[in-house]
Amino acid sequence: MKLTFRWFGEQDAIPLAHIAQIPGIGGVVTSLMDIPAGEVWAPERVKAMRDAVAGAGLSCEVIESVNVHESIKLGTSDRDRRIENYVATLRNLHEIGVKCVCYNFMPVLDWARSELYHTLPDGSDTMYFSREYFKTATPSQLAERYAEQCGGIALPGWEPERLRYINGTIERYKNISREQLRANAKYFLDAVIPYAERYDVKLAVHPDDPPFEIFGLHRLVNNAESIEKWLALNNSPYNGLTLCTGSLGCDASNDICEIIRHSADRIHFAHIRNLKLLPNGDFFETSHPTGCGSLNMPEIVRTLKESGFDGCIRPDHGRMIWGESGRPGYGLFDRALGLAYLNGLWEAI
Ligand code: DNO
Repeated sequence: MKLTFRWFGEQDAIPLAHIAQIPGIGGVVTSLMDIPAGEVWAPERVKAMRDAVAGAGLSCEVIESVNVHESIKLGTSDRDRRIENYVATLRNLHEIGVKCVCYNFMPVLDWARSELYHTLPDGSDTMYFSREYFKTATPSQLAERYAEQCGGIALPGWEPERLRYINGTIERYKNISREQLRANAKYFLDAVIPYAERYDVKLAVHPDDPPFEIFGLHRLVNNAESIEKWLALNNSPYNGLTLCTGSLGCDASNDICEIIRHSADRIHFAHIRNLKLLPNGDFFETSHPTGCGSLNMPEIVRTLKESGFDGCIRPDHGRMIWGESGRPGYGLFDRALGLAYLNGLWEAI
């Protein structure tokens, strides 16, 4: 097991040198966020990324994310070309020694929250999800809200490229059933997995966040049953899962430890974070320790460890504390505390 930390590349306000000082750090999780989904990550760009990370004495352990182009998810005529590009990117990542790629298959949007900076009683800021807000909000209202709140910081999953087409793309998904979306996922996996095997790059699909429908968009990876179906779409061990406790944990009926036990040999990467679920189904993100949220962190880490998990773990979203500002969920301080906490749990177990 390696403990890792997400770094957003040269545009990240957090320097690699600071990440390298976190006790227990085993490498970074990174990506080239400026390359639009569906384009090839050129060898020079990928090598420059590796060299920057190596310059701080770290390694690129996991790539998060190589995003899947909408034409693949929608199953349109352009998909084969986009799949070829995906394969070329996997090959280039293999060349720099990457062994795991995280991605998701969520239609149009990646994660979503109603508030990016919700102030908690202790004065820290965190992300909040209000069910009520999503009953009436439109995707463009949400995108505008993010743009206002974030002051130009690129959010993963809310890249300007994606936002330009948001309404039109959502419309196109209205004609697609959940089963059709799953069939499109199978087409993608069957095309890409043989190359993932050849290049020894494990694919780890990220669960849908939140794990229930928003804006009427289907979910394919949101509970034990759908995860089992996803893994059965292609039985290669290279078709695996990112266990994200924060995403799966927003649905109180998800038993995360049971999901770990059931899919243990297919979990290639883990995001471990905590959140507070409220009785009305709203939730907000908390610091990592068990007492701060609704998830039983030692049980989750114990189950992972006992199931033989040997991949990378990263702390996930934290709060903004000690006056830090920046990309919501991705400050240095609270995530570094999260990493130290996870390290302690692992050692103790
Ligand atoms: C949010 C992240 C997601 C995640 C993607 C993986 O902060 O957990 O953006 O990186 O869904 O493809």
